[in-house]
Amino acid sequence: MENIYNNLLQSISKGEKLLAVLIDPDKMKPEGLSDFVVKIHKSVSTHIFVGGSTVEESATSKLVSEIKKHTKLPIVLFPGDVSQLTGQADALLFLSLISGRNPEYLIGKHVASVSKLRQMQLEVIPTGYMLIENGKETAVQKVTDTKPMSINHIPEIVDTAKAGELLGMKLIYLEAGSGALHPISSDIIRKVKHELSVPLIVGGGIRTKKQLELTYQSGADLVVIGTAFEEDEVFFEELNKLK
Ligand code: 1GP
Repeated sequence: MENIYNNLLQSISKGEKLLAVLIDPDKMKPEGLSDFVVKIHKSVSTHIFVGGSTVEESATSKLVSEIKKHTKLPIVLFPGDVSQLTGQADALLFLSLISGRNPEYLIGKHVASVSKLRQMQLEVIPTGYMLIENGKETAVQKVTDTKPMSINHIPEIVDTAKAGELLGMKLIYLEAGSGALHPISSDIIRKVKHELSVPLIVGGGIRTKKQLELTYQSGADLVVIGTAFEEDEVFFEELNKLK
């Protein structure tokens, strides 16, 4: 079986920058999927993440098996809930919302997912997930009933990321929230990256090639983009491999 995390470490050690396209099962229409995947293939995208804040039961499993028919790119679950777990995917970001203080999203959902995970051959990647304020309320904030971290308290953001690493989390994910008005700032990315030995994922509100490049330059190892591709598939062309 392929080891998604080790492959990720190898790519990063070679200086490659990784890009995940986030597909929300709630928003992706099955009839548009194959064209969408063709665009992903032409672009520099390296991973497909699947997940959403509010997804109908079994929609994720159906969507992942459909995506698999069209691609060999690694499919990684980025679930908003236990109901989104499916053994069809290659790996799972086992997200603990360490920016918040809601026990359900720190450990509760994880305990509830174990009976399902036992039956799946899913690579589980413990991930410290951190919601950072971006100027508007996001779905993650509403669903998890947690406050995002203030952009004015960067030392607290850095210490939280480091605490996640010290707890054994293999990835840290800085999240501005889907459709965020402001992506995570360079300053925050740079300072968090400086403290970490594990890879850093950054997502939320990235809509242009320039913003993407800045996010990489600031220290992100893997960037996640969802909304910009959903709203304007032409954005894929800007990120074509041949450009
Ligand atoms: C959200 O980080 C992801 O969980 C992606 O955000 O939809 O704004 O690209 P966007």
